[in-house]
Amino acid sequence: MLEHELFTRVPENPIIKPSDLPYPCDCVCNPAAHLVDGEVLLLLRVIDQEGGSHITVARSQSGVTDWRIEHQPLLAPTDRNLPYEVYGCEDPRLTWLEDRQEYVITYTGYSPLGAGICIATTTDFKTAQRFGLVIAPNNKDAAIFPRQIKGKYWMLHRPALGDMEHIWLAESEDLVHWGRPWMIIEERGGPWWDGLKVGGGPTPIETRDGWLIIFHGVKGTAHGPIYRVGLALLDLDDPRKVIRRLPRWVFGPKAPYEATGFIPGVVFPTGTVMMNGDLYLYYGAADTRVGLAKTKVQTLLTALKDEGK
Ligand code: BMA
Repeated sequence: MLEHELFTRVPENPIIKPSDLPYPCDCVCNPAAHLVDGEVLLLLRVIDQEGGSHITVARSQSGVTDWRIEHQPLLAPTDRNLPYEVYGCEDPRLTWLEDRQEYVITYTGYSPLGAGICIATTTDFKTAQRFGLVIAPNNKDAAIFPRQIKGKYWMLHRPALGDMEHIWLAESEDLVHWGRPWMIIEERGGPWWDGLKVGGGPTPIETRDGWLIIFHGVKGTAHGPIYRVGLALLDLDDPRKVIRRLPRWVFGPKAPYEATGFIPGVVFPTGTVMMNGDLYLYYGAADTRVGLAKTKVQTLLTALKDEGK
């Protein structure tokens, strides 16, 4: 008998909720994650009481409790010279690039012109250097691979072409100019759990077997969309080659804090860290709070090997 969910929620869930912020907000969700100076650092997407989003830093020794949340955002749509972010900075992903000795933040810049992909870099999480919009709307869910492959940086991204929303790759030499798009994970249509759309999740994880991709898939229902988590594996030397994709989902909205909220029925995976041999997956729950679920990388790789296509 197969265990359907491959992740275990921590009993402390939701680990961060709007009332934990040191200032008023409506929602806190979809965090990027990284180990920084021996602690878990999250970049939280915070939705303010006007409706716009910004990105705020949170830190915790355990990665579960005692979050220290900054009083000022790291990235916010305050600067009027940033026309592509006037509605907000959303859904960050975070990658450390050893060759550049800096963290790269990909996030969605949202404006009257649509949602596009923005990049910023930081070393201290106190200030960030914005590169601005690097891929035009409509495109979101960008995450940069943690090292160069074939002498290039690689990024997952998710253009919205009419009602086609597949996961693509792009390559770059300088993190600014991105090209050579290549589709890797398509929305499957039909009744499937990932039929309506798919989008990249956390930064790809390098494993012996390949790049482990944790992504979200969406099924449309009469009651609205259901956002769940899926898995794929890409070739280490050529991420354009999809080695395996799991036909089924592995984590979905079930707990009350995932089933009710701003957008009910959403788990939206955006950050992972390795802690004590476990893979910690940070996710947005109902677009309202932050959840944490744990697994082993080997559990995910075994599922891909046994059931992947
Ligand atoms: C996506 C993004 C996310 C959000 C998700 C579920 O399209 O807008 O920010 O968490 O939908 O509502």
